[in-house]
Amino acid sequence: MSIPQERHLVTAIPGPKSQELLARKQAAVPTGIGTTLPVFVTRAGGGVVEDADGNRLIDFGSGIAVTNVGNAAPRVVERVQKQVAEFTHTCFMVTPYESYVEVCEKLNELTPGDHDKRTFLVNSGAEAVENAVKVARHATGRQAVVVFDHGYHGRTLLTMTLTAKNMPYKQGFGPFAPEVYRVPLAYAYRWNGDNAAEEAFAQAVDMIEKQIGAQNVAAVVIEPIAGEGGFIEPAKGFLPKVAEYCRANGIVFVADEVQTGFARTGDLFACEDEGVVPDIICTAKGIAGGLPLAAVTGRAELMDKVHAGGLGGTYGGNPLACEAALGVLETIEQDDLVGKARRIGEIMLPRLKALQERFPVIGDVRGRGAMIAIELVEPGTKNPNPAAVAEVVKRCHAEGLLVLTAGTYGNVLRFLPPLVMPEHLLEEGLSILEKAFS
Ligand code: PLZ
Repeated sequence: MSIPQERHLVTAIPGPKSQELLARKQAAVPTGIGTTLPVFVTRAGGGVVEDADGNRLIDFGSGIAVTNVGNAAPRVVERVQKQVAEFTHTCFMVTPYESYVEVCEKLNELTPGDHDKRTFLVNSGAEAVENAVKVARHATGRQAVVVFDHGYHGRTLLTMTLTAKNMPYKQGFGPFAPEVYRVPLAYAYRWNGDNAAEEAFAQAVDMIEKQIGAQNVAAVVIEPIAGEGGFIEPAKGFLPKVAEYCRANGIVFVADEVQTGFARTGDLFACEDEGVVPDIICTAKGIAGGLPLAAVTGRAELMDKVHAGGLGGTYGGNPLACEAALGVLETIEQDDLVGKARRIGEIMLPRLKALQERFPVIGDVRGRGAMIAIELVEPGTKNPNPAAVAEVVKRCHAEGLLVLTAGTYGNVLRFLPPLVMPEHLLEEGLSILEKAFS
């Protein structure tokens, strides 16, 4: 690894060069584009991000669950460098190339279920989810789409509509797309009742049957762990029940694995944890190490219903992104990143649970593999405490630990280290976090 795997602070965070660049950003880029931590990056790799002032920060964010294999991962770099010198674009719909087909073959093989599958490639997570809905509507001849409380699916008109949270994603951007219905999610920590899985499922079914009519539902779209919503793992049993209900009612079960995919949760895909087999699975983020790529993988008989030319896009499955994806898949397999994600969880969860014992502001510790979060509350209650999150984040950033927030109530700290994070940096990051709480 060319970039030293150590935290190294030489200025305050952000340093003078980053501040200068931030001023330029503010003059050139609209305020709508936010910044979590205004250090301007010059290099990154392994578990470290280096900024324009020469600071090296520990990365607990992976660019929002994208660089699972690490930044500039060697197999990705090698393949992309070779490809960029050969050809950069033809448009797969005009004159195809092998790497696109190879990525699709791999996803057909690796995603849950051994049924006959088809995959096509697009540019972003939102685009993948939109296309899953297009396929489901076309294949079923139905229109309604059912989504869940705390769900996040993107920023386009349809996916923003599918997203639950108003601020900042929807405020002022209406009117929204029609035929989208939202039902409860089995959020165990906040569920008012003893059996979140059964009760939330019963409420969801009741809404579907009374308000929409199951026969009108094209697709149910769900994240197997709600990401932006606060790393909410639905109570065990909920996902299999929803999938089973869909099967029984001819509804296409769409798993949005954009954030949970590619070894992040300690399985290649989060649906595997409870043996759930989606009809369509949407992937993006971790698929290509940061090159823009996303995929829709589904049952052959659904996917092949769409007429020739009904799906596509200029850049979908760009050759550089496809080579990157092949490098990512090789890395996951050859370096056992599924095992590494599990190991990260085994290190993080006990230390965070010990921290919870000491600090009652930590209401819940949860997650799987390298997708871990803590939810902060006012001590002795479950009232969300976003102010405490802001304070902890500020201290972590000042100490050179890059952490992200999440949650419908803005009161969740989420941890998404690259799966190649060296253990000494993982431990050091946790120590910084502990100090921030102290
Ligand atoms: N589905 C489950 O997590 C993207 C959003 C960042 P795109 N999450 C990060 C932000 O604030 O814009 C995401 C996701 C899930 C879909 C998406 C959308 O993926 O690649 O950002 O379009």
